[in-house]
Amino acid sequence: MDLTACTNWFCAKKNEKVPNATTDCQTVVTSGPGPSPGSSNSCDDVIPPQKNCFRLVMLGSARVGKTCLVSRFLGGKFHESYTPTIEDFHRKLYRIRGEIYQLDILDTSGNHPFPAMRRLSFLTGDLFVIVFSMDSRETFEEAIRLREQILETKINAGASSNSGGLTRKKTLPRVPMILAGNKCDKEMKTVTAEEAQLYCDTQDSGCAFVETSAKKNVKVDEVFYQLFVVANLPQEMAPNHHKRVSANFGAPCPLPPSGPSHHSKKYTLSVKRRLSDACGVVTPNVRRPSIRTDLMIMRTKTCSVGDTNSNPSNSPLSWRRIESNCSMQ
Ligand SMILES: Nc1nc2c(ncn2[C@@H]2O[C@H](COP(=O)(O)OP(=O)(O)O)[C@@H](O)[C@H]2O)c(=O)[nH]1
Ligand SMILES: [Mg+2]
Repeated sequence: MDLTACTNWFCAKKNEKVPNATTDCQTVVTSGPGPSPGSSNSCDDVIPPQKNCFRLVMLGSARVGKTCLVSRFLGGKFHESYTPTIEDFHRKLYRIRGEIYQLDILDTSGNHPFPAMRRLSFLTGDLFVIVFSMDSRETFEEAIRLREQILETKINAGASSNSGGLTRKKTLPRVPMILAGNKCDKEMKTVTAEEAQLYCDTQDSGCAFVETSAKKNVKVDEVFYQLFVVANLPQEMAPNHHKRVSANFGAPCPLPPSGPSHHSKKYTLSVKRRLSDACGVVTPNVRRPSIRTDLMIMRTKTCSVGDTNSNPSNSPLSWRRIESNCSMQ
């Protein structure tokens, strides 16, 4: 995976240009709530470099449990009631071994009201969790279709991004992706774990299957742990591998500075957590970057490194096309 073109999504609103990593981010982060500059806990510390910013996209049919899995991941909660998602955006910041990482999560609807938007989510996503329900064969079939569509979209975007007038050869990308068979607590199952596993075994090493229950909190952590493993990201990003820090809007920047910490004895941290001293915080009230920003980011991701002559109009998804596609719905 080419991580050099990764993004600082949270800088995006500021001036609607492809974020130039640190400088733009610094403006936004430091303008937010936080301790005064120069203090040991300054938000200046909390600036993830581009290479450490990732977007995770949650996909799958409606009602399979995408939002519940995200909710478990971010806050350990489960909601019995169903509220249809249009599109939710979350952000988690980590400090791991002295480095800052940013994980953005795009929780999609599953209904695909705007195909162009869905395609954009394929192109801007670095990591994917495709959810299906173990009691619904249709949702499993949809999960497989989604995987194929993601790969196809990424292949085509890579191949058609113009490089000095030459069309690049199509190469199969390795996209970190977990197929999550959710609702394994249900008695009636129409998909077996064996066949879902078999499907993943026939795919590349970036694809893994995990059977979960958001309701009973079965292997939800494993979904994210496996995802970070196949993506070669720090395992401390997974739940239970870092200390959770809570954040309130208006409170000082909650990620503690790197260096020796003073854990209270009441924390029963895993060995890994104690060794790495990793911590993570869910950013409150984060805004989703604009579609325009996503498009620019997508261009950066799909254009080859060093392709200085790339013309935005050659982009597989031009801004105008997105606009017209969306307005046609
Ligand atoms: N039995 C069971 N129900 C679940 C599970 N996960 C989610 N649900 C329920 O399924 C419904 C849809 O969940 P939601 O996360 O909103 O689905 P989404 O549309 O994919 O985001 C809600 O009523 C949840 O309570 C699970 O693991 N087991
Ligand atoms: Mg949802």
